[in-house]
Amino acid sequence: MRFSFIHAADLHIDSPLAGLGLKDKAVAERFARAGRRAVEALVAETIASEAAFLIIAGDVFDGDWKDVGTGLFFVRAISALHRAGIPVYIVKGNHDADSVMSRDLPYPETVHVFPSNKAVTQLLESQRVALHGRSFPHRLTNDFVQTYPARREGWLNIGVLHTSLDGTRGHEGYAPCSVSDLKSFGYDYWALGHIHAAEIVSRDPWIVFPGNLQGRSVRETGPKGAMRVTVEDGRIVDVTPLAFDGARWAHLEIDVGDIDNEADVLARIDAALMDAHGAAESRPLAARVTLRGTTPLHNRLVARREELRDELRAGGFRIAEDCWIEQLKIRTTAPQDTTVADADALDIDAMLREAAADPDFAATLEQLIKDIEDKLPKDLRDELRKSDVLASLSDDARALLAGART
Ligand SMILES: [Mn+2]
Repeated sequence: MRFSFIHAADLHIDSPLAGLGLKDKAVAERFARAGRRAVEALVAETIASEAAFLIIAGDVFDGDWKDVGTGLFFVRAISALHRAGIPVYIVKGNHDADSVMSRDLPYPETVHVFPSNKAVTQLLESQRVALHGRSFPHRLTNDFVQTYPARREGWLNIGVLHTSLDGTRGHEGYAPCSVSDLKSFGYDYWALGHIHAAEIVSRDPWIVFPGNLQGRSVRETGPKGAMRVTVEDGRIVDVTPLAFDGARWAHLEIDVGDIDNEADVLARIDAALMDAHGAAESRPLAARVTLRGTTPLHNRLVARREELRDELRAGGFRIAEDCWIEQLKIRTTAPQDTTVADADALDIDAMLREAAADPDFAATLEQLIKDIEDKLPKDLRDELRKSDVLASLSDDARALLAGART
């Protein structure tokens, strides 16, 4: 007997795409619909491939619904699976934990949501599959996987679990457990969720993060989707990623170290953007461009960053109407000899040193950075704290001043 099932997680339905900076309403709408289109693509492929069932390993929703339309959209999408006779197995994650959601809507009876008070086993007799799972009662959950049931002999055993695993992937406190904890259960497949980067953690047994369904910022680049798992005679023989995302993010890190004129820089970015757009297979594309390398253009690139970004955005439309530059970062460096000030020029470095030594100036700057920090979501705030903001501000100020004089 041969069949396949689909393993998805982290749908985060109606969570907005962050940091696009889109001014054009029509293009903004195409990006805004990406998350829902990804859910529709997941459902369509589950039906078209005649999958035996669909697993969603947590975080269907990004949090409590802003309006009931979010819930109704999901019920409409999974009801198509009900009509096609395909069961769905869901655990709730930290984002849609019982205590987080103030309301819910009735699902068709072929949609099984695991309870949060204990782990239970759902049996799918026709395929002899035993699915073990438990929903998050609260946002943070410990001592969780230990409550999962023992394997069933003679059945294909699947654990459905929302977890940060051992915490090495940047999250902690969400049903933490180790790979050896999971292996000790003797299940055939662990259908995990929570970590947004897809990863096959182990092949014996299979321990798999499918990643999230739709990248939501430039921190979630590349194809996004779910896993197709193929079973033959009670054994898993193949796990293949499927792309369902409705828009694609890319981060193009481009070395311009060997270039000394701006037109060639633009041409190189254009070529990289063409490649990324091709790889996105006609999806809307949002690309961050980071320029690196040592070039005499450095000061000029820093001084002209915003104009360059706008020119690049204009150029992107030649490729496609939704080929968009999310941000342009100048991370180039100036060659040593151009920073030597001649006698007549302002000594920019001395001025910056003087400003940095002024306690009033330092206090103003600190306050400014703190104000920005307070407005940021937690993960970005941590990132900001890790970076040396003052040093990079002073580098940019130096390049801006020098670039303005050339
Ligand atoms: Mn999560």
